[in-house]
Amino acid sequence: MRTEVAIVGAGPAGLLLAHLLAQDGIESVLIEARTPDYVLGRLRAGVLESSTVDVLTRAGVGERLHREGMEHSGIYLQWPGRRHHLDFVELIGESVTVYGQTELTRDLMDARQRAGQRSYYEAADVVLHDIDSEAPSAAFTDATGVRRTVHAAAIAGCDGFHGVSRTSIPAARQRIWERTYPYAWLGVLAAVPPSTDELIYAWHPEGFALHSMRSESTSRLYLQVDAAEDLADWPDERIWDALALRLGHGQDGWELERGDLTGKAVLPMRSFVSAPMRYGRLFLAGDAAHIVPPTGAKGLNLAVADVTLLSRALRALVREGSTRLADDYSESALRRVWRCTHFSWWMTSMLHTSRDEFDSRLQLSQLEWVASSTAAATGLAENYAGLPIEFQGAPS
Ligand code: RFL
Ligand code: PHB
Repeated sequence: MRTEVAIVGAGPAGLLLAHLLAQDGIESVLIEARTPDYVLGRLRAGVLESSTVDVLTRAGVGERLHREGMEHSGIYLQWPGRRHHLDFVELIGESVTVYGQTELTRDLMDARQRAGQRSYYEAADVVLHDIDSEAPSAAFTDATGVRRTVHAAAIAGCDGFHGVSRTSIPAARQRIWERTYPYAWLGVLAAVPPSTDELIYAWHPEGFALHSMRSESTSRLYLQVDAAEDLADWPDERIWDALALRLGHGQDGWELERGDLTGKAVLPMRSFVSAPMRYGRLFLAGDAAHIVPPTGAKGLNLAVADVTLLSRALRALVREGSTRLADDYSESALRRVWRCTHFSWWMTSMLHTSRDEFDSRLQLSQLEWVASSTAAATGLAENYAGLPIEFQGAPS
C-alpha cells in the first residue's frame, strides 16, 4: 500500500504526529506492535508542560485535558525538617498540568479513529527498507498473519526505546551517549485521594520519594530503590511505611493517607541520547531517540516537542518538496533534548541519595540554594515548566 508518511509506533509520539499531519491533510499509516488495550494500560507519565498543553489545545485534542487535568502552579521540594514550595507561576508565569499519559493516549486514539485513517495494531516483524532513498518502505505482518508493505515519502520512527527504527540506522552513522544510574524507582498507583495539593519531591537519607497524583481520588507515588530490587520484597505495608517516613508523615501535622495499591512496578533509570535523529528518509522522535530519568518529568513532553517540529518538517517535505526543515530537524530537536537531558540528570543527582556523606552534604546545600535564591529557583522553574518547543540554546 502507499501513503504519505509511515509511522512506526502508536505511543504518544506516533499518535500525536499522525494527528498533526492529518490536520494538515497529510495521510499516514500507523504501525503498532501491541494491542490498543496494552498501549492504554501502560502506566507512565503524569506532568504536562505548558508548551505541551498549548500544542494539544491548538491541535484540538485538549478538551478533556482542560476539563479533567489538574493545573498546578508549582511543586514542593522537601528534605528533613523542610518543605519548600516553588511557585512556577510567580517565578516565570507558567504552570504545569497533571494529566495521565494513559488519558492523553486515549484522547489521541479517539482522534485517530475520527480521522478514519489506517492503523495496524499487533503488527509483527516490522522491517524498514530503503530508508536512505527517496522511496522508503516499512514491511510488517498484520494481526491476521498477512505480510504488508507500506510505501511512503518518509518514515517516522516513534517506536520507543526498544523499537526497530533506531537500530535500522547503520551504527557507523550514529552516535550514542548513555548513563545508567545505580538506583531505580518503585512506582505505585493508590486508590486514595492525594495527601497534597501539588507534587512533593523529597530528599531523604533513606532515599528519594515522590508524591504525585492522577485524579482527586487516585495518588501516584514513587520510592527510590536499588537498581536490582525485587518487587516481592515490597509488600504494601513496607511501601506505605517507607513513603510515610520519606515524605515526612507526622511533621508539622502533615499526614500521608494510605489506600489500596495497584500497578506496582520497578522502573530502571537511564539517560540515553542517539544522534542524529534522522537518517535519509527515516526520522526518529520520542523515546526512540532519547530517554531521560523521570525525575524531571520530561520524557512525554520531549516526545511532544519532537513531533511538533517533525510534523512541520514533513509537511514541507511532502507538500512543497522543501527539505530545509527536514534537514534542520535533528539539530533543532537535539537542542531541547540535551537541555532536558541535563535538567533530568541534575534533578536526579540532586534528589537521589547515595551512601556517600560528602555527596549528601552537596545535595542538601543545593536544595537550600534553590529554596533561598530566586535565581536558582527560576532556573529550575524554567527547565521544569517553561521550555519553548523550539529551544534555541543561544541567541542566533
Ligand atoms: P512509547 O510510549 O514507548 O511508545 C512507543 C510505541 O512503539 C511501539 N513499538 C513498536 N511498534 C511497531 N513496531 C515495533 N517494532 C515496535 N516496538 C515498539 C510500542 O508498543 C509503543 O506503543 O514512546 P513515545 O511515544 O516516544 O512516548 C514517550 C513517553 O512514553 C515517555 O517518554 C514518558 O512516559 C516518560 N515519562 C514521563 N514523561 C513526562 O514527560 N512526564 C512524566 O511525568 C513522566 N513520568 C515517564 C514517567 C516514564 C516512566 N516509565 C515507565 C519509563 C514515569 C515513568 C514511571
Ligand atoms: C507521575 O505522576 O507519574 C510523575 C510525576 C512527576 C515526575 C515523574 C512522574 O517527575
